[in-house]
Amino acid sequence: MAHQWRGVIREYFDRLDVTSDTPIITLGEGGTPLVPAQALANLLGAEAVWLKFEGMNPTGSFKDRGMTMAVSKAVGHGAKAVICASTGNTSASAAAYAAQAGIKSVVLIPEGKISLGKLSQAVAHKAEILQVQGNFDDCLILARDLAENYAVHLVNSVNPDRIEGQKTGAFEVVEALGFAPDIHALPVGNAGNYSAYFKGYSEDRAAGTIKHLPQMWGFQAEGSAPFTVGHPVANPETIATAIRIGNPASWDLALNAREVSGGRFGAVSDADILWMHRFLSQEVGVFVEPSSATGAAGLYKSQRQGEKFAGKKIVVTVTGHGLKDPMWALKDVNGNDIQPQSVSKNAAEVAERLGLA
Ligand code: AN7
Repeated sequence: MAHQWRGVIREYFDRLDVTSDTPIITLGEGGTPLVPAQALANLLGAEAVWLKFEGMNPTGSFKDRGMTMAVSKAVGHGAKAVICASTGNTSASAAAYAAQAGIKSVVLIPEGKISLGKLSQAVAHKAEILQVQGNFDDCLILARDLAENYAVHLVNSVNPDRIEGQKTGAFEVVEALGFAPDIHALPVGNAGNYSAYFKGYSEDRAAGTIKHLPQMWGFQAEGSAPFTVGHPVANPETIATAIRIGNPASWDLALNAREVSGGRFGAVSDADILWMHRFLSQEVGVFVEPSSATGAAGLYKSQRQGEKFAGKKIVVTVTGHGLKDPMWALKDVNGNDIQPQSVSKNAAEVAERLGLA
């Protein structure tokens, strides 16, 4: 019988902060494809590039790796409700795992600033949803305040269980390749995932499974780039709503990861993000939400600015599925709506229209 992937807690039980008493709340997350991206390797002039396709998780983003841990531990502690602030993906994931656990979920989202796909997931999984008159950073302050003072368990990535679960992304990359890439690039919002991959690679290095750490390259959207400006940003703006975050929760962890790995942070424009979002779907066959293209967009910008990737093996995490926020695919390069042509049922006419005749 074919092996059925059992979710990250069971697959990595010995390498996670769990015991045999921890209830395991899982939707089968992890085990996502590492997709060779020859077109992107050609574009960058790199030896090889792979995309870690995290949109293939149960709720369509990498958040599920951390959420299986956070909700399992919360239930282990007797929690009856979980709470999170979210730009959308965390709330979708928290709501789904809480549903599986049979507990309540409360999600705080920035008013009008999360994609329809993500909102529909939180609604579908019966979360208690509140739109806050503020941005993500305001939502996180509120969530932390409520979790400190009321009987509700915080499942944002300030909860170390989240980072712990998300480090399994790095384990999977190493298992798939048999080595560590030279560079690991990914989008950065709160920098939880950036810090989590670094933790995973560091544990592999300590175990002797890999000889060196990949350089961790994290990219933000220009209007929302606290790591490149060097301090929190009060009014972050970008069309990549998932990473519209001005005050990253994992600031210190991320700075350490950058320093120890010899990595870097950078920022890319919304136009560059949308360009790469289209390139990945059209040239690689991987459909991601705009924010998820930020890592690859950052590498391409670096290349345009003179960076040489010759001989480099690069992994890029693409964090969330394109179906989360499909409206961006339905616009052409000039921002005009794309409408499929209407045709008759006549084969000759259709062939003509397709240029086959
Ligand atoms: C698709 O859901 O912060 O740097 O509240 O949804 O670990 O924050 C989402 C973040 C990248 C950034 N890509 O990850 C939330 C939230 C996607 C995301 C990030 C997010 P972190």
